[in-house]
Amino acid sequence: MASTFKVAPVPTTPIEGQKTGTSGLRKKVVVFQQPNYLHNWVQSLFSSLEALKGSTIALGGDGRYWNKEAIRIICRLAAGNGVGTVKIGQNGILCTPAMSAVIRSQKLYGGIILTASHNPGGPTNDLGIKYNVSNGGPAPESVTSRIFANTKSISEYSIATLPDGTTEDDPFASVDLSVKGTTTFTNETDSSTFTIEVIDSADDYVNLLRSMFDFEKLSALFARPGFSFLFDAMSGVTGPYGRRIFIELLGGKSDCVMRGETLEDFGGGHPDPNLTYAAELVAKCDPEQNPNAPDMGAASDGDGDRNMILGKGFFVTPSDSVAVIAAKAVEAIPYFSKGLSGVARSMPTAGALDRVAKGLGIEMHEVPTGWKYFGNLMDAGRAQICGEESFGTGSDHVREKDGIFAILSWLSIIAYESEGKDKVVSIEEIVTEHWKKYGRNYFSRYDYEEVETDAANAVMSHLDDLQAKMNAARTTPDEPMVIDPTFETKVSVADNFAYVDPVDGSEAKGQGRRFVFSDGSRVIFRLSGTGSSGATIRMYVERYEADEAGQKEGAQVALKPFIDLALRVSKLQEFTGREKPTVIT
Ligand code: VG1
Ligand code: CO
Repeated sequence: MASTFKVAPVPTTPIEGQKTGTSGLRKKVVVFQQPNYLHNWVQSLFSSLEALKGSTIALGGDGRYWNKEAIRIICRLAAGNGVGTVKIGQNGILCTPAMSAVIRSQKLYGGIILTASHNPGGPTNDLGIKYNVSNGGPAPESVTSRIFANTKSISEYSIATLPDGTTEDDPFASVDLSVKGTTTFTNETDSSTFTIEVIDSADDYVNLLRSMFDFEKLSALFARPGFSFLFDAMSGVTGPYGRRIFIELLGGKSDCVMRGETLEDFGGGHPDPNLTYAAELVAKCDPEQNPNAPDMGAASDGDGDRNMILGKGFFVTPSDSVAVIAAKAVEAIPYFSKGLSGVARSMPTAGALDRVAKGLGIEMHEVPTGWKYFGNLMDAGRAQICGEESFGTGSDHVREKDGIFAILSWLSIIAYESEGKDKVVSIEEIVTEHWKKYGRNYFSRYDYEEVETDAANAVMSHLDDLQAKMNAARTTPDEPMVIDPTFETKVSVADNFAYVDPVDGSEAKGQGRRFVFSDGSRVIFRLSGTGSSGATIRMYVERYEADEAGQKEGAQVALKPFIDLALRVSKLQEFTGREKPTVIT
């Protein structure tokens, strides 16, 4: 076994379009497979990091197609750039929250995650790469913009080669990624060492979760005859984690994890836990279609950071989910027993959390879309629980959203609410009680996927014009604005959301056109930053209902006047030619 290597510079030229989106660089696998594509981005990343020499980084992904090949290339570039140790999840697997946990618990310099999250996988689908910094969270824009600048000027990359200088061959090919263990190689050029350590994909993460939740109480809930649970891993990375937690540790039945094998193409599906793409789970949880419907259903996405929570025939919107978790956290979840100082949500997320924050008398923050914006607030101790409407929920135990955390939180709430009662309290009861106390925020999101880029841009500039006109018609700064002559409710804010981070003062502009109505309802439009081709328009609609009698509608009915208005004034259908959205949540 060769235990030495050399480092060689390889000339390259910039490749266009390597800008990090909402959460990493996401492209079709065939794009990543182009000569030098991955090499250029990774070299640009390494070149942008100070103190990389001799550092330890983690590496892993969601098990999708081409993960392993990418891992081999990244190892060679890491060695070529003087990284000391790369810790790789066994078989190249690390779900996104586990990556965050590994970086934090082992105090690593950073980590590279290979995932395109909820985007489909396989040879003709997507791959993604994302860098996380030492707090365990996605790199902030200051880092990603440096990486992007480097991709535009790169002229060579440094890669580890065989001792004879052959650049095609992998000097670390002898390392078996399926076997835990440590292998050290020596750089013949300067006698430094490079170590590859294959680590357990779950240990740090599962230990962290065990320290946060009362697993005994949760096991007792699983053992109650009146409670059943079903978890859908959507053939993504969470299958093995789910089996370990829900079956081995909590005593769930052997069939309480569905689609639990991690498949390179996620079985051909969209590993996105929502009502459209997790339709099989939704049907299983519907007592009208399944007499043995479980009391709680849950799903997570390809890389394990998203979640969907279902009761028996009942869907919990992510905006409600984070609000309920925040409202019950201190009593129901040991990790939060010392209290909360603040919570945060992304701008398009419905305002249910705001009402809880107000009730608890704690700080409330509204950040742009993307988990990276929560990092500073968490580091500064100003937010412990955060959420996004896009099925993202998490807390400051890591710096990524965490699907299994959300599920364990809900199990804890059910266990807490059912303590001493002869019947297990249902998820529907918990949520409707919450609405009674705080009011209900009806919410829906319409996604128009793979729209022509020009058409999507035309919608956005049309909205800019509309907002400019509305603002210009004001005679005083607070005068209510008219969005449409036939629509009675007036608008109090029409802008493109801008955010100033209260911790480091960094600014993020142009984060979504929003129309805030005088009754608190909101309509928001933004372009997705996670797609790999064309453009995706997201339209978000929210309305608040304080009155219990008005809280029993379906969201589409309750929001209809605002949805119709939004489609009309945006001319979305006209510009894109799309009669219907691809996905409604
Ligand atoms: C989407 C969601 C956003 C989420 C991001 C990454 O971004 O809207 O809330 O943080 O995906 O989630 P966009 O730009 O497409 O709207 V994941 O599970 O891909 O890491
Ligand atoms: Co994800």
